[in-house]
Amino acid sequence: MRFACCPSQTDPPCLCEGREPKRKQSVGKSCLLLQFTDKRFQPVHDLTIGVEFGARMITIDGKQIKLQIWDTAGQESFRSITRSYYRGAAGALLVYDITRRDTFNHLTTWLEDARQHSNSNMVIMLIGNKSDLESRREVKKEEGEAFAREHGLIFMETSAKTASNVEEAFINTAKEIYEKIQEGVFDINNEANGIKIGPQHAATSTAHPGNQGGQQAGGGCC
Ligand SMILES: Nc1nc2c(ncn2[C@@H]2O[C@H](COP(=O)(O)OP(=O)(O)O)[C@@H](O)[C@H]2O)c(=O)[nH]1
Ligand SMILES: [Mg+2]
Repeated sequence: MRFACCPSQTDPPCLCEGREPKRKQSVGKSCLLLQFTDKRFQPVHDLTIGVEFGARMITIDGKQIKLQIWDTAGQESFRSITRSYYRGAAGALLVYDITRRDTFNHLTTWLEDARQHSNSNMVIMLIGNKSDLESRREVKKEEGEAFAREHGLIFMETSAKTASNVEEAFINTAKEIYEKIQEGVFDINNEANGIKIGPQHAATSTAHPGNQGGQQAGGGCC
């Protein structure tokens, strides 16, 4: 299964105090990915240039599933690159920072962009990140829940720092995709949907042509 981690920020690197190029704090996409793939928090990351990549195996319903995750850059100048990754993704994590209302205010733009440039079945999870910074919270949890309800998204608050809900965010998104596969919503023969059935599974499906979708995903790489 392929995921895209999309930002909810449009901050260009800004020149502060005249000299040092400094960027405004980002929402934590790269930290979330590192916490999920490596189970660690690295406070200082280089600015993501274009798109970076991470992968991890998970088990759903007794089936081994490989998640491939594309970590996209938030800067406007990279937006055309970001867009090209939506199309091949089965799921997307749309991330804002609960301590910065501006990142919440940009959600609609990013959501429109993601929907417009992805396949219509893409599962989108809304993430309010940095939940450990309760004292600096600018966006209430109820606001995130309401936005998600209004737009048909799944929602969670996470902390890439403490690892709170990070596993759940990625795995619940994968489960939702898996359920859609089982319901026959995704065309699993079209890799452009971000799903690829592994060889072991493909062999099983030949032996049991009556099986549908995700039931055949065992042992394979999605
Ligand atoms: N307190 C806290 N800081 C975080 C969290 N996630 C990321 N950060 C910090 O936010 C900044 C931006 O993180 P980064 O992952 O590079 O953001 P990206 O630009 O969205 O990929 C870094 O200074 C991180 O240390 C979090 O859950 N809690
Ligand atoms: Mg980044």
